[in-house]
Amino acid sequence: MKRISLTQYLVEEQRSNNSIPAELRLLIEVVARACKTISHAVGKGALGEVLGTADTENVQGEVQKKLDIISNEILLEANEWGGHLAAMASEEMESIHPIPNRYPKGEYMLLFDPLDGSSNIDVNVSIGTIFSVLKAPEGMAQPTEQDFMQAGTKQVAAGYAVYGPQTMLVLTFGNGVNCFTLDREMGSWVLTQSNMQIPPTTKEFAINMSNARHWHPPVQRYVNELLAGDTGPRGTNFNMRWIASMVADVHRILNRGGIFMYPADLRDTSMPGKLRLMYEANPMAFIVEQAGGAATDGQQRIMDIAPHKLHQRVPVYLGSKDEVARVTAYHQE
Ligand code: P6P
Repeated sequence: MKRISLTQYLVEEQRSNNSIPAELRLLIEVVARACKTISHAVGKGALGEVLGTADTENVQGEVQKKLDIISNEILLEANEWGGHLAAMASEEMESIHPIPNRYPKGEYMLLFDPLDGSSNIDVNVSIGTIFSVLKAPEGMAQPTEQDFMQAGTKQVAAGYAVYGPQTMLVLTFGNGVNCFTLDREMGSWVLTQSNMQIPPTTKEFAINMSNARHWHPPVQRYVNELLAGDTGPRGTNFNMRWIASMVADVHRILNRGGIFMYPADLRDTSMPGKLRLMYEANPMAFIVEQAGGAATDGQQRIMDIAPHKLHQRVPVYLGSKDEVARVTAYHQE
């Protein structure tokens, strides 16, 4: 079967519906190449002296892994000279990263979590890179954090790479979701799944059950009904998966349905959940919606949220749309 490369896909998409201007195509190809480099570093593990912690903390107060920093550097260095970006923002950096004055600036802004799932790095469980693309505001001179404060509906592209048994790249530009597998021998991304669709119903849920005693009542009710299975109001049994790498959990849901939940809980009302809006929830929400799924914070569509801080957190319920609708409805009762 003749498969096409990422480059051919991008060129044909641009030709057919003009949805990928040349600079956006360049941006995606640069990010895809950076993800190949990250995959290579991740794949070396102990042999590459890249495991373990870096003895530093990020803005989230989380101990950084060596690979967190290496992946962040790979994405910064790959993207700063091309002339397609005005600025970048990363989970691993407190403030935004303007393109250095020695390079030309472009009309896009790139946000990313360079390596999500850090707790899994040292134990060889799948991890990933998540990214989101916004347009720089018209006439923006020196970019500020405020320029990034755009709702998820303003994203022009989003994607993730998952470093698992295969290395895969999932992309959306707002007209469907496509998946590319890294051909390691050729070093190229090859289109392997087109127009991915999430089934509206599911028998599988993903949540960290160890937090159950801290959940608000709507989450307690929803999950208890799933656990009651065919003896309870749902009248059927459910299965649970929790990889503790959002990218891996979302990839499973894209392929076979499911609902992923990271609720806010009673432990710290100042911290609405664990996941970050700008470079985790928004890109994943864009991808999931483009695949026929849904993504809310329990009250509203994640992509409608008006951001106010670069690293703000948000509760996340995403995946099969009938289940997301149900758990969201419980929040509104
Ligand atoms: P917990 C990884 O650290 C992450 O940000 C997501 O990728 C993942 O879904 C979640 O946190 C796991 O959180 O509380 O189960 O360790």
